[in-house]
Amino acid sequence: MSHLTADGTEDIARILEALRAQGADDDFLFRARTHLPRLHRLFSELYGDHPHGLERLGEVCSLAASSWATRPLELKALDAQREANPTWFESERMLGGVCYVDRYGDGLDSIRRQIPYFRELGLTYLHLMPLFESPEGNSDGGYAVSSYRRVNPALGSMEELAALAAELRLAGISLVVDFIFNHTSNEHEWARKAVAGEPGFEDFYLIFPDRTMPDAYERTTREIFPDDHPGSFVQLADGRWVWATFYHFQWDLNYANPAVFQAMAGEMLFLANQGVEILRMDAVAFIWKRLGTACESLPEAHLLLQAFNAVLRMAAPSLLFKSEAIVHPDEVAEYISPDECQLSYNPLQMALTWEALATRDARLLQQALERRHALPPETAWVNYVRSHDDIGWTFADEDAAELGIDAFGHRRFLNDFYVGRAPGTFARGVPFQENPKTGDARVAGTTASLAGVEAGDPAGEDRVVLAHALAMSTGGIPLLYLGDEVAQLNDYSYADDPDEAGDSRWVHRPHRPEKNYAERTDASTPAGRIFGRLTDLLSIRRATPEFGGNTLWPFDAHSSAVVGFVRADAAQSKVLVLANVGDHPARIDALTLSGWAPTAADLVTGDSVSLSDGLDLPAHGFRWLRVSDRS
Ligand code: OTU
Repeated sequence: MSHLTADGTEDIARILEALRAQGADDDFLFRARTHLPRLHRLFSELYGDHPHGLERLGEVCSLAASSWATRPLELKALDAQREANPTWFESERMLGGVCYVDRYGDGLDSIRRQIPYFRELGLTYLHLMPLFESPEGNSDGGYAVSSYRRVNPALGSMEELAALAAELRLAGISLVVDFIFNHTSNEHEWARKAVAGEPGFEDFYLIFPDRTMPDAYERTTREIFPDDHPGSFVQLADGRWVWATFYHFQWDLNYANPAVFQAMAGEMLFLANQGVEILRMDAVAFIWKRLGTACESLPEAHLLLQAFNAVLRMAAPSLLFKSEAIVHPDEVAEYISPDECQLSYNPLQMALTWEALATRDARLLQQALERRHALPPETAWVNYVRSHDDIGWTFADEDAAELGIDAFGHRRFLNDFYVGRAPGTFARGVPFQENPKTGDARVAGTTASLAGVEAGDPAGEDRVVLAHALAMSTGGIPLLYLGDEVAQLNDYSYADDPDEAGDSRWVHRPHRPEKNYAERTDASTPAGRIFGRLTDLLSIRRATPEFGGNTLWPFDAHSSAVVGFVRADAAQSKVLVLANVGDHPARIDALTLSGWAPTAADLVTGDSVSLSDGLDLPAHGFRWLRVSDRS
């Protein structure tokens, strides 16, 4: 038994020697030499004091080598292609879609049959919601995983998933699946073995004999799913307590144990070799715990992600991580780097788009674009209008205070507004996880229902289009919740299903809205109008190189209801985006626009526009204008 040393030279030499003896090829050894020093450093920070840290590091590397040895040739070809073009995902042609395999279809085969439609939309990325084996009944929509190597038999098999990944790839679409690595279901074999005290598994989870430690931890942790259980722990049948941040059947893994890292690295490499191109790293903020802290976004959470990243760089270099951190914007940003998660949801832009639509005031959104949008090179936002989860108001209190907004009261207003309690609201949402102790709540609802289409608000459709137009233009990968492009509404029938009734997020996870899809070319229906407008915008975006990448220059339109920014391509061609969240037309005066040459091209209408008399933006309207600097 030897410990990891801060200077890893000898350890690294020994591991490389073992990899050579194992028969690792030159490609692999080259990447191991590049990434092992980083992985060793991360391991010594995470597991320097652990008696088996070094041994585990060696085993993880050996696992990576055997994974590479069996990696299918077409995936190795993809690796080479991505390495030659590391910014491939920043292209203006990128478009994501997300759906449930058993709700958008009835299994993997039905998803395969949708490929022609995905191509018609222009998808280049498809996120299939959790599809692994999970408990019967409530499984948190599959976020309680019982095996990472078996597909839920109701949906298909792992062979079918790999075949689907290959077929999607041929269609130019990257398969994205969740890597739910903070917790497993209580039915996972590791969980059963841990409870039974089987050697090697006792420390896979955080199990305590009595309330002493749970009470101590809960002094500083938040309640995430208070409707399910208070605090962060649940009691086992034998009286012990296990850490369960989310549902009582989702047990948090103990990453302080390097055997857990090793086991999960194995699952990740397995999925990478099935042809998954992007892993959505679920609940990243929660993966490391330390007494006396909130146990969220601790420094070790980043070290763990970086260590997983280093393992992947060796054995499946084209694979990307997408961070799911729905937390304070400072913390969201900390997960994003080429060495950690290359992609991240952009929860701030999502929430502030809705905030702006409710308040008819774009200042918080504009401020966020100004100060919180920039990203390191070779990373990108994933911009979504809504997801399968609730909307949480994760803006920074301090940002709001600068604009004279009291964050607590504002969140309360937004919750009331979006669950239809505020006078004059256009939204039909429902509350999720209201916590009477803290006054916290989040909101569930489909885009169309939240935007006013369900309520029959005359501006509802314009708001749906406006929200998507922002997600398509600020920079990053826009992500469509499939069905929203045909204006699907809330589905309240979840309340009659005992497995779903306790989780209001089901209201916005309807089955594929067949009627809406049938109407999608009929402009006399909301589905037809929204589909027509959104697909037009999508094809314009694809043909607009200025929308690639992430760099954005704020543009002050001198109106509190108008968001303004400029995007540019490599040749410095520029597109000015102006969006009016207000209920009244907004006028941008000539002086404000006088920095641009007097004639601009409207990318949406195809018309040439004169800027010399100022511009009128209709209520809930926006413009994508190709402008040139005044010479
Ligand atoms: C994620 O979300 C998933 O997206 C959810 O669908 C799961 O229920 C959950 O993890 C457990 O696997 O609390 O309300 O960033 O906001 O990780 C959603 C913190 C959630 C959490 C987020 C979590």
